[in-house]
Amino acid sequence: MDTAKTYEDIKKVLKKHRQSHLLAFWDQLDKAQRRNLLSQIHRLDFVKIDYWVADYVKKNASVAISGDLAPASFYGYEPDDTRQKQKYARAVNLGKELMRQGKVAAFVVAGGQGTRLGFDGPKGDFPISPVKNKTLFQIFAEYITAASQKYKTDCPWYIMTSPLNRTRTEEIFRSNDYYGLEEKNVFIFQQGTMPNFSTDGRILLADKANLSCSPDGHGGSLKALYQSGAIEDMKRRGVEFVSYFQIDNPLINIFDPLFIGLHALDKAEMSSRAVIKTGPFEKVGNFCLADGRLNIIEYSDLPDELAEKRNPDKSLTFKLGSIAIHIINRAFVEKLNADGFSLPLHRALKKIPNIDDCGEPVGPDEPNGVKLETFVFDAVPLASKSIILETLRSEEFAPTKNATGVDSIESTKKMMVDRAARWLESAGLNIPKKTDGSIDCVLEITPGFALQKEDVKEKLNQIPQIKPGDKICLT
Ligand code: UD2
Repeated sequence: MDTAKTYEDIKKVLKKHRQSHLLAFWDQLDKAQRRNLLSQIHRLDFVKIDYWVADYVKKNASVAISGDLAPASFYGYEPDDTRQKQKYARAVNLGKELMRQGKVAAFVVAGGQGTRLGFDGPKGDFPISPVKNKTLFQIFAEYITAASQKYKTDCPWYIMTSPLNRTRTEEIFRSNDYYGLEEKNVFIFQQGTMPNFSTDGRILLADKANLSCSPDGHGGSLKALYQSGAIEDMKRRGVEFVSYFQIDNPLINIFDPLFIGLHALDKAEMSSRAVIKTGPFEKVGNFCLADGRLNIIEYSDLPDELAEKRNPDKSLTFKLGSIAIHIINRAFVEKLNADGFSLPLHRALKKIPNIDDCGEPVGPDEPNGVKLETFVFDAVPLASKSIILETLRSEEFAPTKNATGVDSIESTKKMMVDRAARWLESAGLNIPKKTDGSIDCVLEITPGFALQKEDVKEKLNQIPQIKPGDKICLT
């Protein structure tokens, strides 16, 4: 790069777009820092940035909801009638067949850190299992190993990281020998970033030589899958369906034949799992039809009167919550990228460390800047067809968001024990209970022992008698 020439060109561009402050400390930088800063600025698309500043930084266009909203229709956890029962049975067979053919891959978005859990590292490295303290990464890896054995195939696992945790995530996988998976079947890649802004639209500097940037949200996965070569890798392997999930839910049933099969039978491009919400304001997305098209509207963007709207039988009108589990067609991701798609931006006012005009660090106590990100579920309305399948919260949704309270480490561990107990009871075993009905032992079922409730029956001879106070892990 001819630094001097590039510097002059970039200076002009910055002036035109009112971002000249990015070069304010140029004279204090060494050669390498100058080159690096120029290349960071060079990668920015200033036409888009002007538009983001006007619509999303200085105001908040992202919450505008257009048209009338209606509740979406969905497949229930249990089929509605005999005809649907037959369809579910066909779907399960098809889902299993697609698994055997190696057409389904696992994909976790893991760009986030464990900060809210008080944990300094990739959230996937957080120990969560109730008896053996296995990490989220290990639980998912064991699930994928068990599914690969069950369907006699190699299920590949794609893991999206961010600049915050890519290196550490790669180290964790290496030092744990990929948790028994083959290295060639684990594809770790990094999502993109977006510049951070002051509320008046200036791009923030992290220090004199670097822009302040943040991961571009899980919506960035649809571009990152493509740009990282993950989609190409899937094509080479014959993968057609991507099972998308979040890093914080150890109850996820990554390869559910019913969900995969219904999605494929209905020729959908991107589908979702749902739970019935615990209340109007549960922190999950809402499935809504907007002008006849399926949308997922984040809880914070749904007007209160709609969140609280009720049917004549008092049930919530918008009762279906999105738990961030999707099947996405590989071909859909290819099509979006070939069409140069973009997802709507969402604005978050945050405390963003940066430097001021004198180059002094600003470690704000109050929110001082804007982060922009995209959400993967905003791709749902772009799909030609999309289905929703209900699941039971107790079977498949234990989001580990907080250190204590709702959606916490404690509630997740309890849900893992409760599910294990239910699976064992359904196979006819006695589980010790306290007088208040709560479970009086700590249980863990590893994916190698059972991927689903039905698998337990085949392992009855391996289960010891469970006594009050026992701590038992079935592997
Ligand atoms: C998300 C959903 C919410 C509900 C809930 C279920 C959004 C906006 N909301 O809530 O509707 O489904 O999950 O648990 O998603 N991530 C990245 N890169 C990023 C940002 C996030 O990989 O730039 C990953 C992150 O590691 C995690 C997932 O995306 O696996 C969701 O992030 P979160 O836990 O912050 O989502 P939350 O609580 O806003």
